[in-house]
Amino acid sequence: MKNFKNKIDDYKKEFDKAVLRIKDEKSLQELRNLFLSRKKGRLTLLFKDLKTLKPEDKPLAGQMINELKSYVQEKLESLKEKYGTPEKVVKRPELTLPGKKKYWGAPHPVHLFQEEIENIFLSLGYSIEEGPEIETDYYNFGALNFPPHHPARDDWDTLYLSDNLLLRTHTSPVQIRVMEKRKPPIRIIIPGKVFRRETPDPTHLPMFYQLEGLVVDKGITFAHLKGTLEFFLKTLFSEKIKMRFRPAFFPFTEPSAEVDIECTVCGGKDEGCRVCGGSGWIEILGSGMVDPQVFKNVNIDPEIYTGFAFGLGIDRTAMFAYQISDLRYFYENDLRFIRQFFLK
Ligand code: 2NL
Repeated sequence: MKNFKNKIDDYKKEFDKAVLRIKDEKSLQELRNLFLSRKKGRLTLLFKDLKTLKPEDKPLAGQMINELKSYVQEKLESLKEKYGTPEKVVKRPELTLPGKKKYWGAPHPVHLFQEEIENIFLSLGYSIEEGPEIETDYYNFGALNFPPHHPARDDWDTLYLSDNLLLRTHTSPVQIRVMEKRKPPIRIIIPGKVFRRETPDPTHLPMFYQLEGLVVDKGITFAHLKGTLEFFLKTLFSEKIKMRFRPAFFPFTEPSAEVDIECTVCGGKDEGCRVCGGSGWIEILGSGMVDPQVFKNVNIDPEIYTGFAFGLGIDRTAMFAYQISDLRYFYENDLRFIRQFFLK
């Protein structure tokens, strides 16, 4: 047993000396083989010697060999970081892992709703027009027959950029621009952003989306207007929807009418209905026959041509269609809200 302990001590000293001579990967590997080689390494031989000892000496001797083994292994392992080549890490794909979900965006609900409206009018032969969001006073008001002191020209509604320039308050200036350039027949819709000086609340925002339509031809009557808007609303909402035309006033149409649909939420039965306020009706459209003065402003002869026009708020109407209680949800860009409308 004493011999055995000496042998282990000698090996440890030998090992410590050899460690000092290591200078590269090769000498490190040689020392590793000398001590840890499975067949003839020093430690393997020591374990073999163990069998020759007396049974009562074996536990202590075994412990000493194991201590030496750990010592050698730890030392060689730490030297490997310095001299050894890094082990190659073989990366194999883990095929049973669930795939990484790609994060898709989604079309905005107001845009989806705009496309629904557009498709109805495209099916009737209308084309889609666009125009500038910054307008002159003339295109936004003057050409549309606004009297000089009409309240809609008031600072409260309009965001002016200068005396003459403003953010359009409706998309009608685009219709003026089209009529200036093109001879009837005209059948167009104009979707787009419009701006008003408003404090945000559940039903108002300083920016919203409007869609206006214009038809100009020989022999266009109020019956065409009525039939078109009836077809439009029944296609958009439902064949069964009830609607009503109410007299109204706009500077650019005469006669004018506002169009309501029956409240989709309470059907007119709930006095405290949040959507219709208990009246049972929701105002959806403004409309009318184009005022002859507007035609004169764009050099279209009102003795030959007549036409109708209409306008609606896209986001406001989407609120009713999707039963959303606050316009501002549309513009908070919360994907949890937006993704609900795009389930494809
Ligand atoms: C609304 C609905 C409306 C028009 C827009 C229009 C355009 C031209 C000539 C005549 Cl160029 N009319 N557009 C007509 C009626 C209603 O908008 O509620 N506006 C305040």
